[in-house]
Amino acid sequence: MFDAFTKVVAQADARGEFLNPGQIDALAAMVADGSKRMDTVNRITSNASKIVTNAARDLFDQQPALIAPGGNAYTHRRMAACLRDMEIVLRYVTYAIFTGDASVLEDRCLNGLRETYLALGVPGASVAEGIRKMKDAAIAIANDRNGITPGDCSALMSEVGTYFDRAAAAVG
Ligand code: PEB
Repeated sequence: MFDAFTKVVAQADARGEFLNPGQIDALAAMVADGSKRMDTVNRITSNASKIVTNAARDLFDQQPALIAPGGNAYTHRRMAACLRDMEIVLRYVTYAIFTGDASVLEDRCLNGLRETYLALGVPGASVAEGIRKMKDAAIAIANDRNGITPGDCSALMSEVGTYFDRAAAAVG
């Protein structure tokens, strides 16, 4: 598991080189905007259950076969597993945002997930759609300008989007 700093160090060390000015500038910019990053993690974390349940509700509205008899989220046991899976993905996305690096998400959550879903008969495309719904909700909450001094969060919001995109692409 890397964070944005150790990732750069590992890359430099692999080449036997000092950190270059571009790498230092990029990390300095990340530090300068650190409060935005922490606020983003905090907002998504404190709204996690709302993000998960709303995304799941929308998914089942759009794909009612999932909750009909024979559907993959039919029965409380499978519904619970589905909500849990969405919460797990969202949790790892918050870790990736916090560390500024996708490796924790890739290594501990997404690695092998497609194969797991194939083996279980869980429709990966539907999981990916649920993840995209969580992405939209999480970014709306993280990027809400009400009651704060609005700054430029565009780079951070697109970074947040990439973590959800990776998760959706890993299973969809
Ligand atoms: C991944 N999900 C399920 C299982 C595992 C995961 C390992 C099998 C074991 C179990 O049921 O607990 N676990 C999960 C994960 C990590 C992990 C992400 C990462 C670290 O350790 N069904 C649907 C929807 C979708 C869904 C499309 C969006 O119809 C999910 C939610 N996952 C789903 C369901 C099951 C499951 C298991 C329904 C149960 C499948 C079954 O037992 O038939």
